[in-house]
Amino acid sequence: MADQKLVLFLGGFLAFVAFCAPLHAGIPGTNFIRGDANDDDLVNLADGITILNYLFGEELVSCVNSADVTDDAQIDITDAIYLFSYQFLGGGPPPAPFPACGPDQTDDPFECLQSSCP
Ligand SMILES: [Ca+2]
Ligand SMILES: [Ca+2]
Repeated sequence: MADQKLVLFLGGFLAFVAFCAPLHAGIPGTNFIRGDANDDDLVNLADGITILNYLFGEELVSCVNSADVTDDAQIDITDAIYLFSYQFLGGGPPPAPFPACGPDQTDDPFECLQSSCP
């Protein structure tokens, strides 16, 4: 009897993990705009601030891919600096998908759970 309960528990646990895994990995092919960290369809000063707030644990980002402005599979201060440089100092634009919505062109561990892009 105890073995059956254990098997049922483990079966339920594995089903739960299988259900949650795709959520954790994000939705494959979710479109987003690189740099639009606050997901308002615009890339501006507020996005750099959102990235900094995310780095300091002050704000969540629904599509972490969008905060990886440099597309190097890391979210760090370089992403905010890159975005500020593009906006105010004539630096190069973020890699695709930018400035329009699109899927991620590179393989990375980031999630894009929600995006305003179609
Ligand atoms: Ca934005
Ligand atoms: Ca980056």
